[in-house]
Amino acid sequence: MKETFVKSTLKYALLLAGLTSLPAMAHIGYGGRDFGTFTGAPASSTITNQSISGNYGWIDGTDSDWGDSHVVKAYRFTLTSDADVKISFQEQAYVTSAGASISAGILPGFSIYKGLAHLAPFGADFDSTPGSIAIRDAVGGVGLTEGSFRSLTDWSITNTANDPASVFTYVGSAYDGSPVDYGTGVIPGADGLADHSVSGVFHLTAGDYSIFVGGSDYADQFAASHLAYGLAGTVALVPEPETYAMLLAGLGLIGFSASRRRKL
Ligand SMILES: [Ca+2]
Ligand SMILES: [Ca+2]
Repeated sequence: MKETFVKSTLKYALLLAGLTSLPAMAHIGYGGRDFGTFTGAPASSTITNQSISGNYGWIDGTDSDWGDSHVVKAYRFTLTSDADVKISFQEQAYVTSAGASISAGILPGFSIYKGLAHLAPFGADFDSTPGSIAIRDAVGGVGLTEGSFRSLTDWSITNTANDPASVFTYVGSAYDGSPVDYGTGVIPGADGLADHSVSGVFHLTAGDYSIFVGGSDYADQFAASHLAYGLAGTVALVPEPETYAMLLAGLGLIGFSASRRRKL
């Protein structure tokens, strides 16, 4: 509670001080993070060499003051028909082209939503536009949120032009490691094994999807400074259970007719 109060106080001091010079890094974009368009299984797309500041962005969006969308990374993909989709993220250590060392060690968590952020030529969405703040105030209470990002439910955000909001409709989520309870009950979706890797399979209808990924160490948000963490991710279309069932049924029919032929 005390930490939360200190953090809120700091946040508003920084907000007041920085209102006229908000950093562009808070804008939501998919540059280099589009898994592409999938037309059917099997298919797979992997994106490597992304980095995230801090190890807490995803889990911070599970609490009552929501989360800051610039400590999560946005990815996208498109399905042309319904599919079972496996989404995986894992740590990655690498050195950038500028020579900066990006650590392994993230405990990844992600949420998937139907919907996309504003794309060019529209202005990019970010937490501190008047429209985004109005959306939060209408739903979450005036001035009580850290940002627009929400890990476990639908959320909306918009740009400086206040274009009709980008709506992210929650589908599901998963995070690495043991179940986390920072005082408000167990956060659902833990994979039970802290191996710096997490995945989930989701049955999705055709459409455009956004994935938001970040760290799942709730305490890391209170650290004095935040490391950069490397990340790799994969979206793969997997055969649906019905496909396996039809395949097995088909094999069964072949077996049945073969045995009938033998008897005749
Ligand atoms: Ca929060
Ligand atoms: Ca894991």
